Formats: sequence, C-alpha cells, structure tokens
Amino acid sequence: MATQSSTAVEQVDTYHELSGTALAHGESELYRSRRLLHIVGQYEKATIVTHDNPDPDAIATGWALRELITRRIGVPTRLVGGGAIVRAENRYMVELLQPPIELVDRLDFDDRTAIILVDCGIAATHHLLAGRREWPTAVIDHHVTPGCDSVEFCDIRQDVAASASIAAMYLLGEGIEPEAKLATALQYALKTETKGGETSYSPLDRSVLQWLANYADPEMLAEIEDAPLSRDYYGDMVLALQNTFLYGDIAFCLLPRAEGSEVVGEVADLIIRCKEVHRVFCGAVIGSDVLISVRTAKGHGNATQLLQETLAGIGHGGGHDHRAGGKIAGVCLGDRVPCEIAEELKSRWLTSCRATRQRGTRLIRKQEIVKHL
Ligand SMILES: [Mn+2]
Repeated sequence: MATQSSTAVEQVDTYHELSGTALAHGESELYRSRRLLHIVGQYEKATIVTHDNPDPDAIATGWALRELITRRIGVPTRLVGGGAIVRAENRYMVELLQPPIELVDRLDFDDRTAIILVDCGIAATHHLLAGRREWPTAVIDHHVTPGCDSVEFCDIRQDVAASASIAAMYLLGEGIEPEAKLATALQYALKTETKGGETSYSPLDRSVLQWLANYADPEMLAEIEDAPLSRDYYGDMVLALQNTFLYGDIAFCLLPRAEGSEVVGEVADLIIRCKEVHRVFCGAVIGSDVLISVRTAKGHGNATQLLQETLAGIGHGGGHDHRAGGKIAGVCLGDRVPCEIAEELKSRWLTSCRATRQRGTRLIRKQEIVKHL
C-alpha cells in the first residue's frame, strides 16, 4: 500500500460507493491487486494459465490480469490455455476482440516465471498444470476450489458469478480504464456465466457490469451473440431433436452425430428450456469417447449428482447445480454410441432420476417427422 497514488485512492472510493456490501470481505480491492502485483513483481515474467478449452470467463479474466500486470509493473506476461475454443460464439469472440490468448499443448516455465491460474483451482484436472509438481504463484477463481492454502496469492470468491468480476475490480481499483474490446470481453464473460440460471449476479457483479458499460461496445457484444454457424451445426441440431425421448418430464437424447463437442451442451441447453422438461441427459460420440451434458431446471435436482450417479463406475463428470458435463472414455469405435452402452445409459439415467415412466415418447412425433420430409 506504500506506493498507493491519490488517483488509486479516489478509485477505491468510487469502488466503495459502487459496491457497498461487497466489501464485507475486509481486504480492500486495491490491497488485493497491490499484493498480487507485489508478488508478481518479484519475477522476471509471468504466465497466466486458464482451464483447458478456455471459455469467455477464463479468457476475459486472463486478459484483464495481463493488462493489470503489464500496465502497472511492466512484467512481460503471456496468457495461455490448453485444448481448443469450440463454441461458435466463443470463436467469434476471439476473432472480433483478439484477446492475447495462446492455445498450447504443453507449458514450459522456469522459477523466474510467476504462474497465475485463472477460473479454476489447483485441484481441478483440466488445466496445463494438472499433475505437475510446480505450484502456481497465484489462483484467481470463483469455483469451489480446495487446496489453495499453499499458494502465495489466492483470491477465490464463490459468491461472484464470474472470475471476470474479480479481475475487473482490480482494474477499477487500480484506475485502469479498459479499452472497448477488453471491456466487451469482460461483459460477455459475465453474461455467459449467468446463463441457464446457474449463478446469479452478486452486488459486486452488478457494480462491475455498471462500470464496464462505460467502456464496452454493445454492438460488438450483439455480434458475438449472433455468431455465424456452420451448416453442420443445423444438421446436428435437427438430428438431435429427432432423437430426443421424453419419460414424463425427463429427457434423454443420444445425438446420432456431432461435428464438435460443444453441440452436446448446446442441445442440452435447448431442451431444458422446453416447458415440459425438467431434467435432460444428452450424449454424443466424440473421437472414441462418449461426451455427456446434463441440465436440470430449478427445483428439480442437482445435475452433478444425477450425472455422477448415472456414470458411477463407467465414467466421470462434474459441474454445477444445474449444469454438468462428463465423459465415458475410449468406448467407441464408430460415430454412434454402441447399442449396449446406449441402453445402459438410458436405464441408469432413468433410475438416477427416479423415473416413474419407462416407456418414452419422442419430443417430436415420428409421424410428423416423416410427413414433413
Ligand atoms: Mn468462470
């Protein structure tokens, strides 16, 4: 706090006015960002690591932290993540906003590099540091993140909707005005994280959104949300809907084909919006794995529990109260879920949901499909 400038103090006052109750955490926002900068400043360079297949929240959080570090202390900073960016909207976000993210297969670093893990914890297995002995220097996250006690800097706030809110508060506290593209990325991160009623905006998220509105570009945000889709996407969707079966308010769908892994979650998101559906299981073959997405409506069970019960002993998965994802690894040779696995999954899913109906009806009647071909 010794180097605190008067502008920064003013910004903190603005912050106090903006978020009121959100400061109950004790430590002031500026104190947190200063402490992070102080720690990172002891290294020659920094690498920010997101979870694999980085989503808008991971990308925007990393980008804002990179901005904070380079602008305040000038430490050269990379932003990296493993896997790929698959969802059409997210790819379009990257194309339009050009975040400084690099997708890499492996991560090399030495002890002169500060490592900052964002939007996931060390106990998670879907990041480039998983299974390695090196500890990150810092973790910034909003998930239930155990095992961070030994990390030098930890800012984990489960009450905020997005990690992006935490990173944006650092910028605000430091008096750094984000350029339009970064502000739009942060805004988009907050929008996507609250989809499907999974999380709701905390007072801090609301203050951040208000502040970001001064800098973000609403037209760019709308363009991202209307991202161009491939022709295959429509094929996946039609075939998925034709293959969705209902057992009372429980839906089960195995996609006959999926051009990309993201479509599994998107079909689940679409079906859970059906008024008559309260629980959805969606699966598809990607490579040699079966990828699964589960969604539950509010008041209709915990998606993660239902998924884990369904996959017990044959696969694994995790997620949130109403959205969960999982996988059965290495069981497929062709492009469809093998019959015996399909049957097993259906019966396990219905058992987990305590379904009273065992005979399914199609979401769209077969007659209708055939008639309109
Ligand atoms: Mn997140």
